[in-house]
Amino acid sequence: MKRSMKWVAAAVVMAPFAAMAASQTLQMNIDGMTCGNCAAKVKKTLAPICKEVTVNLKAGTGTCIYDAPVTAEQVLAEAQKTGFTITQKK
Ligand SMILES: [Cu+2]
Repeated sequence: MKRSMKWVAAAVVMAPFAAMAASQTLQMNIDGMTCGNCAAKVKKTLAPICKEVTVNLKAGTGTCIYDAPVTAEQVLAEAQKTGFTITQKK
């Protein structure tokens, strides 16, 4: 009983931090990709800054899941290094 009460207290204390660290998702339009290598290049470029990167070659879109202190602006700035036109999908 004592142990479970402690656990609940810890969970309550940790909750605000967990909320702060919630991952953000950036949806992108990616212009100029023509093959799998292009998609791989985008993924590789964004991999160091994003927690998870997915690229849809056919749709010309991508998704980056990132955590603070990384911002959407930083992800987009990094994305410009690929040479493709990558913008935030609205
Ligand atoms: Cu290509």
